[in-house]
Amino acid sequence: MSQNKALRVVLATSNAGKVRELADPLTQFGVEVVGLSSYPEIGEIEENGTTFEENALIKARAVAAVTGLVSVADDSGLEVDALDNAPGVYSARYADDWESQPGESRDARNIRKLLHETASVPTEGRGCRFVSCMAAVRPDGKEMVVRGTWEGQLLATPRGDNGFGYDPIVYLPEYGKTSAELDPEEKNRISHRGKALRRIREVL
Ligand code: ITT
Repeated sequence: MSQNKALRVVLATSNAGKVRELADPLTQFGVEVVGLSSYPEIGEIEENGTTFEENALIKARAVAAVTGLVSVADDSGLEVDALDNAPGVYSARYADDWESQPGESRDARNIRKLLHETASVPTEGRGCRFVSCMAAVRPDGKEMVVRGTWEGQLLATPRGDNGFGYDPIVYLPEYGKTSAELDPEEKNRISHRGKALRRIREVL
C-alpha cells in the first residue's frame, strides 16, 4: 500500500448526519475522506448483526472489500433504560412499522414513536445513552472496532434544530441543553461518536 493510499479513508455510511460529524475531524487529522457516493456499485449493505460492533464491522468490511481502501463505519443508536435498552441497534428502523404523517421524516417518526412508548415513564426513570461503535477495516484484512457512549435523559418534548436522529429529545443535564441545541463542534467534543472517532483515529 502506498503512503498516499493509506491516508485515504472511505466513510461507510449513507447517513448525512454521520458524514457531517465524521468528515471534518478526519480531514483535520490529515486523512483524505472519500464518500460512498463515489461507489454506487456498493448499494445497500444488510445490517444483520445483533450488536453495534457486529454491524459496524459488517459495513466496514463490505466497503473495504469493494474499494480496496481503508474503510470506517459507524453503527450507533439510542439505548433507553425504561425500554430495556431499545431501540438500540434498531434505532434507525425503530418506527418503520408506523405510518408517517404527511411530510414527516423518518427521524421525526422515530421520535414520535419513542415518546409514545415512554409517555408514562417518570423523570427519574428516563435515563438513556447514545452508543457509537466504530470499525476500521484495512484492505489487508486488519480490523478494529471501538465503542463510545454518552449518557443523557429522555425529554418528553423535542428541543433544538441541530444534529439528526434522536438529538432533539436527549437532554444533557451538565450542559442544560439537548443534543440538538449543541453546536456541531461542541457535540463532537463530548458525544459518543466524537469519543469513538478519537479512539479510531489513533490507529488509522
Ligand atoms: P448507515 O448504516 O448508512 O451508517 P444508519 O442511519 O442506518 O446509516 P445506523 O444503523 O447506525 O445508521 O443507525 C443509527 C441511528 O441511531 C440513526 O439513524 C439515529 O436514529 C440514531 N443515532 C445515532 N447517532 C445519533 C446521534 O449522534 N444523534 C441522534 N441520533 C443518533
